[in-house]
Amino acid sequence: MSSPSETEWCVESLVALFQKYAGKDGNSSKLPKTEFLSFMNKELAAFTKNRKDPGVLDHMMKKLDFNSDGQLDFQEFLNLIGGLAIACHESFLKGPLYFKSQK
Ligand SMILES: [Ca+2]
Repeated sequence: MSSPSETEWCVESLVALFQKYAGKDGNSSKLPKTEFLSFMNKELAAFTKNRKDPGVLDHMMKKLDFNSDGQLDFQEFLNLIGGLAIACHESFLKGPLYFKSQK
């Protein structure tokens, strides 16, 4: 079997990442708020630690939760990743790498 391409690897990583956090409660199809907070604090610590107001994550969760069921499904999660990727891309066009500059 040949090794996956860079794109295939990225897609598989995103799926695995979502399932890792979503599966903490035994149901790997949705990310409730506790799992969302755990994901943000662990994976995007540079982003969360610069936000003093704890309401920011609450607000983010509400914005991402399109169907208002209190959980993020994979599609809703991808909107977060997509938004981050766009911010990263735009910042890359202007200068240093987005995630590096946050630290
Ligand atoms: Ca939802």
